[in-house]
Amino acid sequence: MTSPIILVVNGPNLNMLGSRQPEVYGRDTLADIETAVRGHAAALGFDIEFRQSNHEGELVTWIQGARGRCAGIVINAGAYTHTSVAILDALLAAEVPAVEVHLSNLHQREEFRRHSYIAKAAKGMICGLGSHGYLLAIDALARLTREARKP
Ligand code: DHK
Repeated sequence: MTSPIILVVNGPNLNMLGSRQPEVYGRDTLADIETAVRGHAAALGFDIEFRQSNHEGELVTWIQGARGRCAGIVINAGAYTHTSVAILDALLAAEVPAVEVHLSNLHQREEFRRHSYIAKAAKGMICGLGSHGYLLAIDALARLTREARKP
């Protein structure tokens, strides 16, 4: 039997993790995060599709593609979090439970980072816990999907 799929979507500049402002985003690379996420998800019985793009439309297309196919979405939309109605609409259209993740604590940063368009479509948001936030998001989706499957 095939395992349910969790789509992990990463937005702009997250390909630079490891070298990008490590005091803000930590020292893990995106490849480190992918490895940790895959291992954690496998232990919980999920397959992972792990994606990153610097292009808004590509993120929208991946989210649309999750509809009817993926059990959950973990999304760190990077700066598009604070600007993108298109990503919000894609998440609403996908009708797949989504958890929003941010490595940094948005509430300790510039005022413009406090508002998230994604939040309206997300079951919850994890921010400020670094790369561990991705694993917590997988835990949350495992629980949410288990609850949804209860008779
Ligand atoms: C990542 C980014 O690239 C920023 O634009 C967001 C988020 C915060 C993060 O903390 O993971 O404002």
